[in-house]
Amino acid sequence: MTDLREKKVLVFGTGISGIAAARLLISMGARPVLFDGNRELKESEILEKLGEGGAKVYLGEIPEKILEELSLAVLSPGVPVDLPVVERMRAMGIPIWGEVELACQNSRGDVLAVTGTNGKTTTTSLLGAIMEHVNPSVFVVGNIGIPYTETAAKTTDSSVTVAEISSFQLETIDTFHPRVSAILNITPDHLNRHHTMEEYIRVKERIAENQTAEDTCVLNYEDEVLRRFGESLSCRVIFFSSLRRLERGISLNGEVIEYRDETGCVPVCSTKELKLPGRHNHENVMAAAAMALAYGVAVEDIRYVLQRFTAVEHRIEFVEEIDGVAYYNDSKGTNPDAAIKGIQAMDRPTLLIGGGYDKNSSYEEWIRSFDGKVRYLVLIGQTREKIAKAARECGFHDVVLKDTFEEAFRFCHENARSGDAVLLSPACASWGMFPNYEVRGKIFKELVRGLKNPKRE
Ligand code: UMA
Repeated sequence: MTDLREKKVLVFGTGISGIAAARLLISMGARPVLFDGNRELKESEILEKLGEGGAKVYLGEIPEKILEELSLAVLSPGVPVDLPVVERMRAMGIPIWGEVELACQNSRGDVLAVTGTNGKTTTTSLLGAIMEHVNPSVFVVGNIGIPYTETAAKTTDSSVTVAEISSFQLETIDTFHPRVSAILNITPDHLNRHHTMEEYIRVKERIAENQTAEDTCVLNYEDEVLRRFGESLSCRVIFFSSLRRLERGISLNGEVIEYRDETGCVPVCSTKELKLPGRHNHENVMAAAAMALAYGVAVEDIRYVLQRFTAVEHRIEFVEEIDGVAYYNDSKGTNPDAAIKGIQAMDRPTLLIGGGYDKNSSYEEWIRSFDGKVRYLVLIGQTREKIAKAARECGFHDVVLKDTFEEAFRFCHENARSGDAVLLSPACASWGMFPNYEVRGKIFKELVRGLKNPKRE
């Protein structure tokens, strides 16, 4: 545990991560100062969220005098590490941590951590479910939506924390040391934050930087960058592959997921028994199973959970079939690669809702993956013109631009025919139109359910 008693600590950002960090700091006897760049926020609402203990709140700007008094700064994941004020603090010698570093330095027990561009949430949830099946003290935290700092103080020496860790969160780690880590895949995402693909890869690979020979890192053999990375690691590496049978690692032998190492071959389960559809989900299953095996969980316990686990909310989530039209919520398809998985999972003509916040992505590969399935691409948000242009350049012309989410939904409802699917899989973040992808997905589901129970005018 770090001794921060009576120390002044800046908590940068007052979203769920910042509030949980401030609460943990208060419980440790520190004196947090809350800062948020958004001057439109209300101090009273922030203090209400914070609850007991209270703290000084600064909005818009932070006085230089306060910076001089700080012992530590804790950044929320959404705060870029190269902001001028962060550079200033760094130059002043103030340690810059994030949610993960503050939490791991103040929690007990083991950590199993998952990162990657796509599949993190499903893999983390699945691994969490496996661990909950065998251990009474499990916390599933991180980018999945529960700040790690919220549960840190509840952990014991026998607890297991299963953490979904984003690249934003890895930028500010120092001693974070998972017993088992996984990098599922790395494809372009968040390039506006990390600037280059090289930097994004470097940040993702930091998940294993404190791992030693006793630890394990699970990696995707089919990702060339990760395959090379695995060869450079000093901890134990378990590769997974959904495309070939591996001599060592976890992979598919026909329909059977099997784990092979120097001692022999263990069948884990058949893909036929899984409730999660698609090859990308087989990869998530393999990664979670490999992590659990590396942590010593019996294969029977892993199999028991795998056979029962169903899809995660907002990830190619089937909502309803109404008048022969199947509605799917893939709001978590927040980048082109994730959205490719969304459209690939459809087996009917599809009306696809896309567009949103611009993360500097390119959309051509997504559009090329439509494979004749998309009847209309209905676009909204900041990226709609950019995506429409990319679609034209790829020879896809059934594009409709709408001003609001509701109008896009209405267009799909009015134009869908029995046997079609309506898929929300935007390839973009929700920011700018919604606070997060969860709200976007929930509103989509409300609109779908509203079709069954139309409101009277
Ligand atoms: N803020 C500033 N200055 C900035 C940026 C943000 O003051 O330059 C302030 C905002 O005004 C706002 C607050 O910071 O008041 C928001 O902080 P935040 O963006 O870190 O959001 P939180 O609500 O605290 O949620 C964060 C993660 N958000 C992001 O990474 C953007 C959540 O991941 C995470 O679940 C939560 O902490 C708990 O760990 C969400 C996410 O979108 C799901 N993640 C990205 C993704 O999955 O693609 C990485």
